[in-house]
Amino acid sequence: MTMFSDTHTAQAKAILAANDRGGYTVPTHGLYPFQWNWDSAFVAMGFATFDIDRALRELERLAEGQWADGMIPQIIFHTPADSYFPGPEVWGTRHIIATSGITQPPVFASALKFIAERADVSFEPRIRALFAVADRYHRWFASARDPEATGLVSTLHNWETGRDNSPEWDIPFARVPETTTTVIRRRDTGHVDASMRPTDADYRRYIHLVDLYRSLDWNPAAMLAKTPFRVADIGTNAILLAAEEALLALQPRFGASNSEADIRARILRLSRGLSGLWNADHGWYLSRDLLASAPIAVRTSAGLLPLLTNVPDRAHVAHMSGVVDAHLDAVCMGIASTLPGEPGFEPKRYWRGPVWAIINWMIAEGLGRHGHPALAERVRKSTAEAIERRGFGEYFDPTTGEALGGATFSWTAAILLMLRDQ
Ligand code: 9WN
Repeated sequence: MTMFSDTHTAQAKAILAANDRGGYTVPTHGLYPFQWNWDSAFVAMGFATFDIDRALRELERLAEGQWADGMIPQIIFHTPADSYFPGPEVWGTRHIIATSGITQPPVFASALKFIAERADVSFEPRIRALFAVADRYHRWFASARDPEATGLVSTLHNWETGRDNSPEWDIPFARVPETTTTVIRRRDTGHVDASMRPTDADYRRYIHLVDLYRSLDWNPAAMLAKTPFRVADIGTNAILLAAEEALLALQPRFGASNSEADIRARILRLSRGLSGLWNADHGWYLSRDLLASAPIAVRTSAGLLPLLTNVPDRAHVAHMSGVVDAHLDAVCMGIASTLPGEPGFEPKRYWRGPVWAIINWMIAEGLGRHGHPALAERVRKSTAEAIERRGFGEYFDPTTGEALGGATFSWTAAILLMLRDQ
């Protein structure tokens, strides 16, 4: 893409414009030709820095994919494209617009709050409608993914975590057979070097799970009962609780009057669950393997996301901020998705080490919220400078700062706009 602009924010806006497919934004041309759930939530926040109408439109187009039971899927296949696998025919879902059959971390309500804080009264009716969408989505998480009210929502596919090949999933994922009834035709390695992507064995397991859930007609109770992969993802649980807190903040102005008590009850339950994911031995919040009833002993950047919520106490925050401080001295761009030295760390392979701008932005928000503004600023500065120097890559090598994966990436552009807007 040729860019005539001389400012980075203008470049970021140009990327969002180029990836716009009519009210929704693809993550990047070619590699990801549809609408992705959490990508669009970040993109909506990026738009909110200069165009509230377009920001709301992004969430409205995402809401078109919401299922009758409240789930907002990982992918909305608005328009056919053959540059991505697995496409709609592999998912075999029944929604009126083709979608995948799983979800992703629910950033939606947090994005709605970000937009609402910048919107004038003329946008109120649209925000009210999106509040109702978010509320139904959160109720789906409670009923479909935590039917026993444990306080932790289950994640049933690596793609639902958004951190597909994180070393956190190595042990639970090894239980998934590599057999598939679908012919696998990977398209991603035609766009990005295979050494930076999940492996072929990973793909066989990803598709094994899709085949299984499709055979269960995407019924949440059957999926929970039959799955060989069930984790309490630290990222999803933290992001969901932060989104519930955002919903509660929006409720007096935009929510139905009877929604408050339910939101408060969900917050209490999720807070209890999330605080149980603190692991004193590792001094970190860890995901949990629910089928083995065991913590997953890998420290990742997602373990810092509880900072987005009220859950961490002062001692935990002090410990985590100390690790972040030392980490920032050791790498040229923080925070690595898997901390260097942890089992499975690979600086260039997707979620096994690379830095992701969206995660950095959330961590900075959390550090600011918990009384560490200077550290938050260091994270923000290293992120913005890396994007401006290295480009709008999908992710970055923490040891060299190199931009990797897909280029002209929407959520990286959105984050730069948010960082430069502060
Ligand atoms: C599967 C779109 C998505 C992100 C995920 C990232 C990657 C997809 C894939 O791309 O996942 O959802 O095919 O690799 O891991 O976080 O939402 O950018």
